Amino acid sequence: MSSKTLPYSNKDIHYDNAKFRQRSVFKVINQTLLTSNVKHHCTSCSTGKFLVLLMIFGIACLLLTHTSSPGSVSNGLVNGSGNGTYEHNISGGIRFPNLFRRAPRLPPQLTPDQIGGGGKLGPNWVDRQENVKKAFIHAWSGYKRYAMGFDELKPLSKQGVDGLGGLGATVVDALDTAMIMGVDEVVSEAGLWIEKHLSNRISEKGQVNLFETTIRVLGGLLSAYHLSSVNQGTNSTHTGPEPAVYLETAKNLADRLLSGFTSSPTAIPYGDVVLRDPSAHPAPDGLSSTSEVSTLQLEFNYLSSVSGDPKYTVAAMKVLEHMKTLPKVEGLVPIFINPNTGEFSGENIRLGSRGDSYYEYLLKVWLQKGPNRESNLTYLYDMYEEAMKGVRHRLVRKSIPNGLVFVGELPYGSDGDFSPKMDHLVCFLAGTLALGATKGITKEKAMRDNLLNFEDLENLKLAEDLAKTCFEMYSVTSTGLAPEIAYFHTEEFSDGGLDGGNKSSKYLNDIIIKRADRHNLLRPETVESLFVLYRITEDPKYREWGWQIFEAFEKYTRIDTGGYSSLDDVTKIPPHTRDKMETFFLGETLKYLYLLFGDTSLVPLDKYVFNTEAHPIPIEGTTKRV
Ligand code: DMJ
Repeated sequence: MSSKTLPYSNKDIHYDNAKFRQRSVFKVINQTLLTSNVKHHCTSCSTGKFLVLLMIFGIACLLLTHTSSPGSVSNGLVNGSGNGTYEHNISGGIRFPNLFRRAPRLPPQLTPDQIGGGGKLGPNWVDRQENVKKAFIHAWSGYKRYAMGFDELKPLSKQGVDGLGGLGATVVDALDTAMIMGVDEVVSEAGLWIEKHLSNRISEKGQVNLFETTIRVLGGLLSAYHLSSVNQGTNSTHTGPEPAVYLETAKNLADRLLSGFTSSPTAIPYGDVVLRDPSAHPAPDGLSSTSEVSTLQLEFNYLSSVSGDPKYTVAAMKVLEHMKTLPKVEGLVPIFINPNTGEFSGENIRLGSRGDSYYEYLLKVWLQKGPNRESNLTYLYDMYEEAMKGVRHRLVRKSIPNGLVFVGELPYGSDGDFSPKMDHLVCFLAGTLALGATKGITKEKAMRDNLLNFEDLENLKLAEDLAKTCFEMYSVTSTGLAPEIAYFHTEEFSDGGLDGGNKSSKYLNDIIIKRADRHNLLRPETVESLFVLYRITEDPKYREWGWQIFEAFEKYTRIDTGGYSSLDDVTKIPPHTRDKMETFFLGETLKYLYLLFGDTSLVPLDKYVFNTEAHPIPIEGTTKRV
């Protein structure tokens, strides 16, 4: 990536604390004279004039001896020194204004991680992180007691259900979360179940969805393989089976999933695979979701890299190479694709269901290849960048009356009407945009090294605005939990629907919730983005927002006998529960919350990309190869 010159001026660098910017020295002198007692009592007498002149002389001397100070806050931001420079001002820079004026109120001189240390000044993030671990153990214990080996737990009816083909999806989805949290007992229980049962299941089971099985099961196995091999990025001691068990199981699974690619006459795979045959066929309507066929590559690439067999990456990358050639609307694509023709189907464009992770993987597959990536992959980043420009141009609007930034839809294509509908799923985009802007390093470092170009800064701004909107989708409801879908009030759209029910929310009139969309499935996208944004901006507000969301999950979705449950209606208290704990609650939601509250060196974003199910995969050339 070439680093381009920063086109923004200092004032364009968005920080909430504008009031802390340093004032000009001459303004300070002026204000000092105008506001000091000298003015009130002495300016009309000659002694007074003499004193004023003396003071100006004194100040000029002070200035001459301090002009080399580097310490302006705005300079600090451009140089990337941010808080450090600001601390310098407080402790040892230009001090004279303090002789005359009360110092401006300043935030505590602590880094976000120090604030998290549990001192008097901030919440105890270590304790909060521990609470997330306890929640994970509670979720697992319900699953283990009532549903071990099933795909999912029904926590109210206290039984298991196979909604994902019967590969014990919760076991595999939860395993690397347990490794990262250091819950060794779960690592061991899940690992031993996989060793004993999963290969047989893979050989015997029938139809599975290629995408869901890849992101949850294959992705989970590959992360477990990596994390248990390097014992890096985890708090876990080595428990469970040898890493090779995970790799062999992953190969067995992927070999069968490959029939999704080989059965199709085009580069676009069929969506349904029958594992035991193995064979594959298109979904009943003949179409595949765009996101589903383009969200397989991180997993298949990594498997080729660790197995030494290129067949996985070759098949998966053909999809993206083919998609590069298809017509788009400013980089935006319809949500269906026909595997028999290889063409997009229909005109519906959205970043919610069926569209979302197409955009996520354009960026992440490019990132996965690491700093030494071959230039023939640049097309992925180009497609990503064009699409994000398209999002900003075509899909971003503000709500009324309070201006929440949201990403809507074009259900009838580029010439049709805009719909102010946003799935909760779209909230992944805030994290992806931030990751794409800095490529995983902190904003401070990226600024210091002059790595952010105009597009990056625009994307970062949109990321922060969108994360706020996603957080407000939680805060606006009576339960503090987001609905599955929200509509936004605009000049053109004020359609009937419910408000969220939290009468103290400023955004009650901005966000409209339709009756059919009031449920919450314990989804991760908002906390995922809060985690990425916290890592990149280091702004502690993202942790606070995450904590509020976690508390709401605890209050309304925790089932005493074990597990957590989806809800039917987030606008009512008490909310009716749905009797289902999705695998991604353990695989993603709790993992991202744990990482959000923890040490920033755990699974660093410049060394790992998370697959769309939150399974970390190492970036090539940055971690020890296994
Ligand atoms: C997960 O399976 C993945 O995050 C996917 O990309 C979208 N849907 C769910 C979580 O909401």
